[in-house]
Amino acid sequence: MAIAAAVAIIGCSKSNDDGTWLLDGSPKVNAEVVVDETLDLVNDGFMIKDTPEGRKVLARTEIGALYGTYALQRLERTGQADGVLDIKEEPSFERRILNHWDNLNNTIERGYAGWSIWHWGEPVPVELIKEYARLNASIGINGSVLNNVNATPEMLRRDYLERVAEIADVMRPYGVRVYLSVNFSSPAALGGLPTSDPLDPAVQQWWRSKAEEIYSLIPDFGGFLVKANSEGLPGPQDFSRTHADGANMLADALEPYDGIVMWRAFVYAPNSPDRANQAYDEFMPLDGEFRDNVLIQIKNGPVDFQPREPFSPLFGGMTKTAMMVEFQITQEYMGGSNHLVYLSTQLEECLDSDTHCDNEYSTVAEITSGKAYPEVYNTTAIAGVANIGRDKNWCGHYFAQSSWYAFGRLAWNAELSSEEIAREWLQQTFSTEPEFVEPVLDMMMTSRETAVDYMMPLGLHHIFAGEHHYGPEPWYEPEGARLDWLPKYYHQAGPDGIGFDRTRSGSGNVDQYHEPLASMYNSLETCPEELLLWFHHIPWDHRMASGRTFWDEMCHRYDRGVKKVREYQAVWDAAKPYVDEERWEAVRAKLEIQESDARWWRDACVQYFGEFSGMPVPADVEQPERPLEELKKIKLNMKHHN
Ligand code: BDP
Repeated sequence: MAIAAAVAIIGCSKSNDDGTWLLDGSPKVNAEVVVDETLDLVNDGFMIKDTPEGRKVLARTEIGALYGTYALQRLERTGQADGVLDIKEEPSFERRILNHWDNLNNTIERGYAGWSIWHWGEPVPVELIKEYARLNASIGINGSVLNNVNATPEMLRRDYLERVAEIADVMRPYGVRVYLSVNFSSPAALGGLPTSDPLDPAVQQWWRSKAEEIYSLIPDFGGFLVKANSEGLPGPQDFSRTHADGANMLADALEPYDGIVMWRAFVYAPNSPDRANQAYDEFMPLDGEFRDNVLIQIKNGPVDFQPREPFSPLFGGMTKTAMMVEFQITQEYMGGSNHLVYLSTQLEECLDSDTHCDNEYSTVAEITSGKAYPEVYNTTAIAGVANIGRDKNWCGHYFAQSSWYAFGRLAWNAELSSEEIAREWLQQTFSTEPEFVEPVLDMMMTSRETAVDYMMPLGLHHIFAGEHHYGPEPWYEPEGARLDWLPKYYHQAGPDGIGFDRTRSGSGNVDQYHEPLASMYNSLETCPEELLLWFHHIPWDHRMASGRTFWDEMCHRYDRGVKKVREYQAVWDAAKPYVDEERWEAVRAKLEIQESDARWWRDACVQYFGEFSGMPVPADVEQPERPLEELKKIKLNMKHHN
């Protein structure tokens, strides 16, 4: 029977020295697996049922059967398979896609776990890619964009496409389709045409031929991801055309093969008075102008994957265009692969955000999963920027795997809670002992808030070191740099206070949100404290809910973050009996780095901002150890942090 073949393929030879959530290869389960095309299920959905003839996994497709088998295995491993099972699952999003920012020289932009797993220019690492695809299948991820959004035109060269086809062949049995990022100038740069103007017939023809070539090699190719007119990359605006002109031209080329275009909304011009306004300003006027095989891929927040941002107002804005969320799983702005930060709570916060758009379904998840405007959503999708590299444990930090895992689980079922995801991940990865699981779970669940505290509490954002986004440099200001790449553009600290005024008397960003959010964010009294400096410029002596001045509160938050990391160290020390020596020691060593980095952040920020507040670090907060001048001299050895 066909599914037996599919399940058998899952077996994998590599041993489990990578510490992943699945400790062995095949999903062997105690059930009969049935594929029946007549079942009432969406593609790749499944049922697990106890029937008089025994336990069954039922699905319409082989991949659905595979997902059901993994789901049952998960239940068995986490002690939830004992009662009578009657389960039906269908995915929240049709396309659950990892975005790899991998370059053809095998480096990875914002990657912290070694070289690219695709091994460009070397023989295809079949076993490694199988294992990667198997891990994805086990959590329902069904697409991979193989290359960096900062795409080189070379990606579409024939020899690379043949290579992509080989990768696609390896991943196909696991239901993982390949997609590619494309460079908008490819017709000129690779094809030798005089222009890449999307309205030029020769350019359109070039893309049509390219699509035909790709599909002749990869019949189930997913489509293109495009970063255009963003951070110096080419795009339709270079030819005075719109984003819609550009996206539609590519969409037309892919349409005969059911391919899609994921057109990114990550755009911002230098010198814009508020970068947070720009995606909305550029895309709202184009709402309804995109082909129905185009999705606008929007970062969760309006600026750039910061430890905390409000959701992007575009999600509540566009009603006639399909949208998808892009999350960052790689920890560009949260400690690379050194800090233990379980990102699921951040994803959940965004997906559950109520945009208050005029529809019964108004959260980001409901809108992007097509519930709110079903006639607009020809397909639905969600993307996560991968944290995967050639490191033995895939992600550089054993706990970073939990964010990859959580992305897959939430993409499959946006209603799951981060807590249940963390629990099942811990149980499958380390131990089912409650004495281990409960404290470590608590550490994971608070870890993102802790990182926010020691890096950028109370709505602060983008005060990173310019070169690497790892450590603090709120003072960073090289000569001639773009203003919107400087921390001071975002923190606006001065003797009168701190924070970016996005209220109606500032940049007006609050009005990109629906009521009651717009007024809630606009007013100092009702703006949530965790977003205060995102929306307001606050006087240093502003009174906070705690009764402290803003300055004292900020110092307390920084300090709280450091102390939390020390608590995590104690939790992990107590976890020693439950974890093998290698993984225990690896996590312990990373927590040591994290504690030291958290102090670095706190000491740098309270002293730097103290120069503006003119106020002392409160006496009940640990006093900075190293003077600011010394901290300013730290130049990171990125090798150590990679
Ligand atoms: C920023 C990254 C940069 C990416 C860019 C993007 O620093 O490396 O190319 O986002 O998403 O966060 O395009």
